[in-house]
Amino acid sequence: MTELTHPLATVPRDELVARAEADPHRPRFHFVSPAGWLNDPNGVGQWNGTYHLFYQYNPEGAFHHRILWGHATSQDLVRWTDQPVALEPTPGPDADGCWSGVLVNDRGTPTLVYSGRHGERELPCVATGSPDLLAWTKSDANPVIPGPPAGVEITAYRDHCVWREGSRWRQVVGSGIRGRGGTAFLYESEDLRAWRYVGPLLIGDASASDPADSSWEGTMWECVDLFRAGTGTLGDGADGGGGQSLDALVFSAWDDGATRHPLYWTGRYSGDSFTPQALHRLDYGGRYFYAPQSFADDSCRRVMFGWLQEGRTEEAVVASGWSGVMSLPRVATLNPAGELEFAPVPEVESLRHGHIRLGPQAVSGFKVVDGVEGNQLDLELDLELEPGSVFRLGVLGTPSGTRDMAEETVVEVGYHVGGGGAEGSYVLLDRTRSSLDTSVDTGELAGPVALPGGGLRLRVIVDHSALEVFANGKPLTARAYPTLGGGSVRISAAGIVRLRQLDAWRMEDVFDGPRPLFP
Ligand code: DQQ
Repeated sequence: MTELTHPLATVPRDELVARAEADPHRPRFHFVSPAGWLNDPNGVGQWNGTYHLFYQYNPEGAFHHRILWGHATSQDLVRWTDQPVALEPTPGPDADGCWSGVLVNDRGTPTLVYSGRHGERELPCVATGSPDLLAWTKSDANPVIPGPPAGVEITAYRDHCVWREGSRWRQVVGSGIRGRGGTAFLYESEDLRAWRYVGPLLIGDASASDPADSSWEGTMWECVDLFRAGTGTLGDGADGGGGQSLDALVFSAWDDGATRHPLYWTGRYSGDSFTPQALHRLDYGGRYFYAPQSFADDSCRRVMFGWLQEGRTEEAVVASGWSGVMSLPRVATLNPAGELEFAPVPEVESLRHGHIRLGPQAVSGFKVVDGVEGNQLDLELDLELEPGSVFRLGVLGTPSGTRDMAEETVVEVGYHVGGGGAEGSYVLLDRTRSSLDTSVDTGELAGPVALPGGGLRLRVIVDHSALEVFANGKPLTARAYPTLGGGSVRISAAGIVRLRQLDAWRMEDVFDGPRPLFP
């Protein structure tokens, strides 16, 4: 029987919205749920020009339980209108939750393919939508796949990527084979209801690296997302050998309940398999950009959303009345080295106001960036670093602006030539002084960044506790929870760093005020 009151449902439902709205850590220009819990982006897409964002939602409180599909629409990917809940559990295969899935266009009929949860099991389900995508009817054929492939001992089985290829549908379901590694099982169908199992698209190797590594593949792949990166379309038979038409297989590495980090294979999808070329980290923030899902919009951009998990204790999260942030939508492109690069969609710039410009100038010592202060900022920097130098940008700093400010979150970029691994150039987020609250996560996050000729384009987006950093297109997403209302910004350097230009803007809110839990 479905449990209606969860032990963590300690905040009365009619207080959740007020609590969430009163929280200084709540972002104001990222999408968040009205209150309660939000996790993965689902069914992201554009339909008759309108953007749709569905998401894993628990309006009962800020904890993961009996998940529904929340829904919001937008004309510009930035300002969102809440829509009625799209899916909620009903007796049957999704009685305990409507877990992650996708939106496809079935000859004009909007159709969701998602994981229905019943007990401890998730199985593929389908629902069709009204022409405006606001009312959804579950298929009588659910679950449309009765179980994982027979004869394979799996670690878990859920989440979908579905695409049209010629006259048939294909989908991959995320999974893992016990003792081996994560996988994506490939299926095909004529009608989205009857599916034939083809085989594993690719099987990972959980023993290929140490489980502590930031690129460990995990024992199960959640939220698999397969797409053509670069020119052409998936399955068109184009040669994936060059840098022009690689395919990307994105997944979130999971292990026995632990959500680890998003990774992607580049390689070539052809026939019934994916031939991998290289494994990459998708976002250096690890679990702070989890379960990403992408789509090609009407202008053929590959637009991706991810879930920013919380870095506070469960107790603090539940008491705050809300949990989880959707990333700003980011465009993925393939660089000449055959790796994905990301940038927030340009539509985000429509929220900017109060422009301040600085530079050109040399950076030395500590300099507070006058006139740039606040918790809703978009910062763009164009820098040149000499070999051996380090540049630092502090945000969310204690407003006093003194050198020993008690709280500050620091984005650091170091330029080292000739080295690889730990000696190479890097971007790092130093959160050791980000909060006086000792219960929040202040761990270091970092990854390699190419700095050709010492050139660095740095974009840093601050929205209260949500931070999105892009260093020459490499993303690092994270959370920080300053207690002193921090909003000052300062730059510093060790070695020779030239600031060609710094542009800073304050960012507008995207919601007018409190929103109903059930729109
Ligand atoms: N979250 C969903 C699952 C998915 C996981 C459940 C990833 O479908 O595997 O809310 O965060």
